[in-house]
Amino acid sequence: MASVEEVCRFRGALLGALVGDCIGAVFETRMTITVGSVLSFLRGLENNWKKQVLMYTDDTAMARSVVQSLLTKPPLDEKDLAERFTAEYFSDPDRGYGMGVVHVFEKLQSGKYQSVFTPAKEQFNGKGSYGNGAAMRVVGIPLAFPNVPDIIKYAKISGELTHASSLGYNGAILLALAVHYALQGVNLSRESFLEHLLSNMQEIEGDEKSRSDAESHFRLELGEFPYCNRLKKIKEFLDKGNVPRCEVVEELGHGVAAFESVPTAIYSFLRCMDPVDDLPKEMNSLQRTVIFCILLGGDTDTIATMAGAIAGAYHGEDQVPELWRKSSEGYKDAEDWGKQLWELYSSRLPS
Ligand code: R7I
Ligand code: MG
Ligand code: MG
Ligand code: MG
Repeated sequence: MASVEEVCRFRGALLGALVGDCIGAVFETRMTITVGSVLSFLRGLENNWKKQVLMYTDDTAMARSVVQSLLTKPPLDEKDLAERFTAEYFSDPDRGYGMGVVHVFEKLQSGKYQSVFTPAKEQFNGKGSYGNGAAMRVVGIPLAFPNVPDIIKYAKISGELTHASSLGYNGAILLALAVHYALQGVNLSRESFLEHLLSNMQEIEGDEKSRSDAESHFRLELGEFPYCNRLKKIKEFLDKGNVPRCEVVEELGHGVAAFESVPTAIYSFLRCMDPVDDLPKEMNSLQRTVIFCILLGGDTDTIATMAGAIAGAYHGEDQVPELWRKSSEGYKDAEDWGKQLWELYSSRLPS
């Protein structure tokens, strides 16, 4: 793969994540989201840009901290990352953070803790959070590390600073691996993309903590392997073809729990490789992916940012419309950091 094409995927992943968050956030609280309302909003950007910047939310604020920490304190310094999360939150607390995670930042700010991981372990009566906050910000990890064991290790550590439940950090691992495989582009078929993820997650969900966290949350009705089960459901949906959006929401979810949103983002990316019936034919796959996620409703900023990261890594930055990019707060940083992460990633490839 030529290096120009590679850089384009790294920038694509960060820009895809950014536009997913910025555009998705507009629809987060809306009761009804129709194709017409999303398209009309996007058309309105044309007359508006430079006047109205679309602000990013906590998803991007935290993803930015991860990227900056990876670039300045390699390979991954958990104390530096915890400090960045905390400083960012207190400098700008109104970015729409989860209700629980702010207590982690308060404890980290107080300085009264045993280790930087302790506050996260105390969340939700000691069970830890299963929110999608670890996954929504993880995109920098697969852009910094070229091999699967490192990605798993660092996605987990970066997640555990706020999400001690394996249901939370396993969602971050899954999303990080999806971005990793997406970087390979068309060299990997949709089928092998899913098979790789399933085989990685079977091992991850087979460990003792993952099994006991899953059991305590799901009892037995949904099985002990929430992510693997949903990856199988994704395959079933793709084989079926045009599954209605309401069925996607019913089976895969659109909520703030990681297991109700990470698989949904992966499905949306894969589904939108092909045209979608009620979306304009001239739209590219990345545009379809972001819009498809928003039309599912629920946690629109987060599902769109996660799917946008995967789609951007796969299709490259050329699929991020100029207008979307330039309407999004902080897009220049995404472009610069994409290049810097690519350099870091390349320096870690075996020579
Ligand atoms: O996961 P987190 O950072 O939130 C991310 C979401 C994204 O949608 C962002 O865009 C932002 O809007 O928030 O923050 P947490 O507070 O750790 O988790 C989010 C929510 O998940 C919590 O507020 C709870 O509603 C729910 N949750 C739980 N509920 C019950 N028991 C997470 N873990 C638990 C749990 O163990
Ligand atoms: Mg958000
Ligand atoms: Mg929110
Ligand atoms: Mg959200």
